[in-house]
Formats: sequence, C-alpha cells, structure tokens
Amino acid sequence: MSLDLIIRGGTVATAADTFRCDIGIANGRIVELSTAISAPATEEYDAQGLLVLPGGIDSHVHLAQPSGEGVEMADDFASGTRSALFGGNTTVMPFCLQEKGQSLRDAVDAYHAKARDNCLTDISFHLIVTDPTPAVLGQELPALIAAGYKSVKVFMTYEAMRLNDAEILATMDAARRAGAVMLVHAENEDVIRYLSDAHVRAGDIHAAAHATTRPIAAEREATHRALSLAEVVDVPVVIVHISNGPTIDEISRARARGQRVTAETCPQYLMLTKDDLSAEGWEGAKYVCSPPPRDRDQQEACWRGLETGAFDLFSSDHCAFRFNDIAGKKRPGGKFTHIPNGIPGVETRMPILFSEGVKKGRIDLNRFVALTATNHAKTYGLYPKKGTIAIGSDADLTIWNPDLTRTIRHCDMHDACDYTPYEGLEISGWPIAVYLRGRLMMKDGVLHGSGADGAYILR
Ligand code: DUC
Ligand code: ZN
Ligand code: ZN
Repeated sequence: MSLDLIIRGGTVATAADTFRCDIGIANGRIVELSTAISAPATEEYDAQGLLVLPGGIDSHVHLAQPSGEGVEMADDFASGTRSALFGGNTTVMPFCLQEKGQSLRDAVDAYHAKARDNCLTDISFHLIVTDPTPAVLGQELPALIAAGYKSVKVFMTYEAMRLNDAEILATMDAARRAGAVMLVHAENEDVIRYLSDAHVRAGDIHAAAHATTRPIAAEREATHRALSLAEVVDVPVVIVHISNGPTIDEISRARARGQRVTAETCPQYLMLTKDDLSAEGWEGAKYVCSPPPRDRDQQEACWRGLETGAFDLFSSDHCAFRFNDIAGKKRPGGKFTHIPNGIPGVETRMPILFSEGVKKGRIDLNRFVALTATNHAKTYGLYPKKGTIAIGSDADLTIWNPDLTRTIRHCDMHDACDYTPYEGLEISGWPIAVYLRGRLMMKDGVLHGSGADGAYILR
C-alpha cells in the first residue's frame, strides 16, 4: 500500500501509552502504526527526538461572538483558528450564541456563514440558549441536536444571557431527551449584582473590583445549584472554567452521588491571580475574565485537581478583546462593570500546561494528552475520530520539540488581539509542526494551510 505520509521515529503518546513508532497516513487517516514502516510514501517527516501527540482539541473558545453594545471580539474564525493552529490545536469548539428573540437555527446558520472557508483547524459548535421559548425547546433544539449539534450551554450570570432555574431545568430536560450534554457557566448573578452595586456606590470602580464582586461563594453556590438541577433532570453536565478548590469539592460530591459530571479548568486559574487585576491604571482590565483568577492557594487547588483527576478538561476559554480599543477593554464608562469579560489564550494553552505541568513533573505526558485532546473528544462525541492516535482516526497530529524554550510575547502570537496575559512567561516545549487530517498546516512557525482546510464536524 502506498502512503501519503510517514511520520518516522517519533515518541508517540496517547492518553494511555507512550511508545516509539512510525505513523503511516493515507487519505487523511492513520492506517499504520509500526516500529518500521516499509511501504513507500509521498512525504516523510523525521520525528526522531520529538514527541508526536494527538492534535490539541480546545473545546472552549469564543470567536466572532456578539458581545454587547459597542463591543467587538478581537478574533474571528480566521484569526482565532490561526492562533489555535500555531498553539498545536487541530480542532476547536466555538460557541454559537442565540441572541434574545433570535431563532436558534438562524444563529447556527449565521455562525456557519462566518466560519465557512475561514478555518485553519476543524471546528464544531456548542449551542448557547439564551431565549428558551417553547418553539426553541420543543422544536429547534431537538432538531439541531439530532442533526449533530450535541452540546448546549447556559449562563447563570450576565443579565442579557442568563436563565433562571426554571428555564435551566426546561433546557436541560430538552437536551436530555434529545441526547445532548449540557455546559453551565455557574456564577450567582444576584450575588454579583449586589456586590457590584455596593462597590459602585462606594466609588470602588477599578478593574480590581471585578474579582471582589465575583467571590468563590458565588461560583460554588451556582455550581451546586447547576449540579442539583442536572441531577433532577438526569442530564450529563459539564461545569466550565472552574477557578477554585471549594467548587472542585462540589464536583467531587456530585460524582460521589453518582452524577455524570465533567469538570473543566483553564490556564488563567493556574497562572494568574486577582492581584493581576490590581495593576496600575487600566492594565488590570487585561486580566478580567469570569470567573476571575483567585489566589495562590486556589491555583494550587486547581493544580491538584489536574493531578488527581478532578478535572477532565483543560481548555483556554479564549475570549479575546483588544486592550487599546474602545470596542475592547477600554470600552467607555470607566468602571469595572464596563470591561468586556474574557482573555486570549488558545495559542498558549498547551505550551503552558506542557511547560508548567509536564516539564515540572506535576502531570505526565499521557495525562497532558487526556486533558488537552482525548477527554474533549470523549466528552463531546468526537472520539475516536479525533483525540487519539489509532488506526482509523483522523491524522490530526502535533509534533512537539520538548526542549525548545521560548518566551511568550504577544508579537509572536497569531491572534488578532493586542496583548497576551502571559507576556514574558518562559516556556519549555513548543509545537513545531501540525498535521490536520494528514495535511501539513504549520511547520517551524510557517503557515502551510489555508482557510479552506478546516472542516465543520457534526457530532
Ligand atoms: N464566560 C465564558 O465562558 N467565556 C468568556 C466570558 C465568560 O464569562
Ligand atoms: Zn463562561
Ligand atoms: Zn467561555
């Protein structure tokens, strides 16, 4: 059999094993794994001394999402997936946001129009329901889930998007009936509003107040409530972007009760603290995301969650707004409540976990693969097409130089933002080549693919 590509002599790692082998690829899929492939191939990559890992799957990114009056996200599908690719990802899962009054199907069609021919990675959408009308829950949502949109997110915070408990229950029920998994952004909106109003009345309007008005108790309580609602309906649930130990404890308790719960954390909860939001002038706005970064103890709790298996998913929650931009972090108003929530991170997610986690001995390579690729594919119905290195799987492969050291600088990033929260962070280990379904997309920092290469993946 003639092959399109052989990746030769690399150290291959999956979520389960690490082994030396050649990988044979034909028609976009892995067709042979062997110590020495003898078949001829059109192209070869010499991976000796390098790691060959499943392409990263970042199942939590926001691209081209409407973000309120006068605010614009930095990244569209072209720049967001370009940044993802250079960070070693082959699949990203952006959100498709239903705006109030909008039909869900129209929202999906609008996102497809934005993404078409613009993606350098494969993509697959989660649906966000903000207006759960009888038509949406009774007809549109079941039809979309049946058509392959198998994950549904709801917000418990943000006045324009949040659902009340009755609406969450109804949405969860519709998702369960149609066979979808639920994602929940869990923060108690009334707590946040109460504290924000008090801070504003007291004239405490600096970016730092974003952290103090969104305390751990607001996240912990909402997580407990989301888990309880999911238990009542018996739907599998993903609690996204967990920032602290007490919230992880809620996850553990729900699992002990027998619930199907998936837990996610993100680089910002390992690398940033609330002190970053107190930076001089308006600099703190660069770190405003929700839930907010906490303190050193909670960073440690999140690391423990990654080490012990409390967390299944390590995602970026890439949600970039430019800093020097009135449509971004400098939105007029001058109060912390005006700062759009979210930070960039799709390109730095895996290098940070590799460097801080694998190289520093906190997690092993197999756990790294599970947290950055395999578990995302399993949670959202992409496995085993995506997320592993096995015969028949898509040849989505990222080649890492485990010893390449780099300093994170925004000028080297490939997004359309104007800063990175991790400026100056020293990294050991970096992705140096990415293949998407057997096609070379990036090598040694040079782009080889085009926007026509990324495909939409129905699940
Ligand atoms: N929640 C997200 O999931 N992403 C960005 C902002 C937010 O609040
Ligand atoms: Zn969220
Ligand atoms: Zn998010």
